[in-house]
Amino acid sequence: MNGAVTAVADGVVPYPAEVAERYRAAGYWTGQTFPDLLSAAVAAHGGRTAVVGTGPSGAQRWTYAELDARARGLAAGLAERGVSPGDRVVVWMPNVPEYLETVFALFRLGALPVFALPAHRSSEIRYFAEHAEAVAIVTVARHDRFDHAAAAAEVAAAVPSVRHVVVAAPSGTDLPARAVTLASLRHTPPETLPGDDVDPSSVAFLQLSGGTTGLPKLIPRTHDDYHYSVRASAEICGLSPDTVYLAALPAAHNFTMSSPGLLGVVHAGGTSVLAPSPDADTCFGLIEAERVTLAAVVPPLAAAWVQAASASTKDLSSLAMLQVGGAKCAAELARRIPVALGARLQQVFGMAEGLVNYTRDDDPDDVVEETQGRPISPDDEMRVVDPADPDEREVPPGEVGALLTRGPYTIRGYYRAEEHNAEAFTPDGFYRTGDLVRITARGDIVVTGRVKEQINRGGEKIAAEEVENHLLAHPDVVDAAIVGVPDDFLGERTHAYVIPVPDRDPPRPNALRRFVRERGVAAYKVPDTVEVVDAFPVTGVGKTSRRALRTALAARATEKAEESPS
Ligand code: OOB
Repeated sequence: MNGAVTAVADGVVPYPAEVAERYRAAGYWTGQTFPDLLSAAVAAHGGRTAVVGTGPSGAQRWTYAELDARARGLAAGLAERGVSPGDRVVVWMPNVPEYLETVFALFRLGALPVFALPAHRSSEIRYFAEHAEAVAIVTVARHDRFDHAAAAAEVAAAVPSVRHVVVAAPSGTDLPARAVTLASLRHTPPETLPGDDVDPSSVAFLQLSGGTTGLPKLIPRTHDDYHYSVRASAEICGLSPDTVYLAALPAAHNFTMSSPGLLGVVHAGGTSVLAPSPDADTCFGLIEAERVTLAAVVPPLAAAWVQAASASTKDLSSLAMLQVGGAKCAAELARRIPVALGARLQQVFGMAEGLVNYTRDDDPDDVVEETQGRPISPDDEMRVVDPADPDEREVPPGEVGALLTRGPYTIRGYYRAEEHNAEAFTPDGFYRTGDLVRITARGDIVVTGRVKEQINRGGEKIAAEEVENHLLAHPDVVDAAIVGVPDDFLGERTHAYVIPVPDRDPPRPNALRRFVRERGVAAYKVPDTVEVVDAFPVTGVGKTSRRALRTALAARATEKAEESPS
């Protein structure tokens, strides 16, 4: 019938059959899978360097043939342990070469990576493992002064589906009970592996959303749709075997993974350099040493790099392009990037749910500086609608409205989230991005704000409700509201209003921040500032609408921040 959305048993909303047919006929969906992506790179560029980085066992430099041999060996070992095609595996790793080995091993096996961020902590990892019924967690031992292996083992003990904890660590590392090293799983691979003939229309992995309500949603991306976005991104960004890409942001983020990112580099046969940290010192050293040509960062990092460049003695001359995305890049920063870094800027406005926009290499400077680009695909449909109109009618061309999108690499629903999907998607399959945009006469998108209840803290997304729920778990808190406050460096930071239980000593702001941190959440979600108040300091808004309350509180917090800048 007409493309109405139907949920299938395993929690994935499929593309309607006739739409899928159209995307195949148009040549977007080619039937290539992620195992094919690596096989093609091995066939064409087997001896070229695929990945450079420093892992738990020291500095590594692997060719495509070596990366594939490792991935196959690990796939065989995981299969022997009972990890099967279709199984979900939480990949919780920083930027180490073993990350790519693990992801391709899972692809070779037909198992589905669930991409956690290294900053996530037990509460998020536990939720991903439970929600996806993961059978394993692959992680590292210690990173960023945090024991990932111990936390993964705790999650495994609490979530019955999780049977294995695999740790990329040198042999002999003291590991928690039940955990094994990744190296101990590497086997001689068999001739064929189950992923070799995986269905291209099936889900390849689960990516994470920034979340607007409660915990982040899981995003099911198919081989067909993601391969298209990777391939087309590599082409738009002019990738070639000579590309040396610096992964400065977490490898698991959609930007780093596919815009064109690590997978785009594999498609082109180039080299990926994994930065252990995004700071200018580390990254400038890698740019000089590896002759990096392309890097991707969020605006606060771009600003920090611009700042650091004037004092740096490092040779950055190989860097041809710096991609900036994840949050709005101010035009002023955009103008300074080429001057300070000697690289062309590319703005990237994307989302893990699908749609990705790029400014193009031949765009005039003002377009590159002032817009967030245009979509990958001629079949990316965009509707800019009046956010206050229940019928979601389009605003006149050029005016600001809420962006809805549908297309050959945008999901039709979150994983196992029927109720939320009814809100996040229109009945005819458009994703409500929650972003406010206008589209210029030339067709370029300018992001002007958002309607969704999410705070964008320098590219890191925070769902107000998720953090409020953590504060509400405190015995001395009766109510809490999290709002975003403008911040010169991050774009936005978080401010929590907290109402304490009456007639008791009110909790201290720092104690509340510590409380949230100790509940095992990513550090970027811990409120930057906490204000304990008797009642929400706004009149005329009841608690009937959290949205109205948060809007009023955000306005107030912003006003106060502007009066007394910190
Ligand atoms: C990327 O993906 P997510 O899923 O972490 O976040 C998506 C949201 C967008 O809906 C928008 O609110 C915001 O992040 N955003 C931007 C932006 N890029 C993303 N807002 C303003 N200007 C931009 N350039 O952030 C992501 C995924 C793929 C490529 C790049 C970024």
